[in-house]
Amino acid sequence: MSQPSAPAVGILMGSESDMATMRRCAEVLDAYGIASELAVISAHRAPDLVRAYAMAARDRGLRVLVAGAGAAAHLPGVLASLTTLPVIGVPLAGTPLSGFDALLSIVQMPAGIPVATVAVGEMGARNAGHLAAQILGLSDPVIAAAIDRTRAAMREKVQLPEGFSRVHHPASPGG
Ligand code: AIR
Repeated sequence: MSQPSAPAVGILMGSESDMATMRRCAEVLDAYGIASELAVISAHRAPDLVRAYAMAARDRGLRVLVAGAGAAAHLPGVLASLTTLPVIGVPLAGTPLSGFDALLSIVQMPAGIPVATVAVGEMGARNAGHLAAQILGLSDPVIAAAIDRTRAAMREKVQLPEGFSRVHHPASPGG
């Protein structure tokens, strides 16, 4: 039996309540054949665990970290301060401010410690998976080819109306 491959992407989140959204990131990575691991490690409730995870990440073989958090969402920024692996931040929306709080907390990093911030909620979680794959694809032609196939499949679903080439486009209004 072949060994399962070691995770290349760590998907972290601030609470178990974030899991349903952040799983969408893991699903995208699975579809590219990229191994990932999911863990709940709150920057506020367990900062010691966040530190330990970030400091060990590179030696454990992780290449990219994805961190989702809601409210005062410090997890992506704290991780980014503790590792030079690329960190992708996902603002999550389960608060009275609908994720605007998390978006500003994650996106407004001071110069020198970047977090690549994606959209709020599930759309962002999925894009974090695509972006992590693109980062890994820089040095892995198998992943790069899988991304090309995924893009081609997306394009297939976009249809121009039948007879599009016969549609008249006036050069100027009234022309
Ligand atoms: N959170 C947890 N620790 C620090 C932060 N920012 C976030 C979680 C979750 C929100 O607080 O990421 O989105 C609410 O968490 P809970 O556990 O109360 O459901």
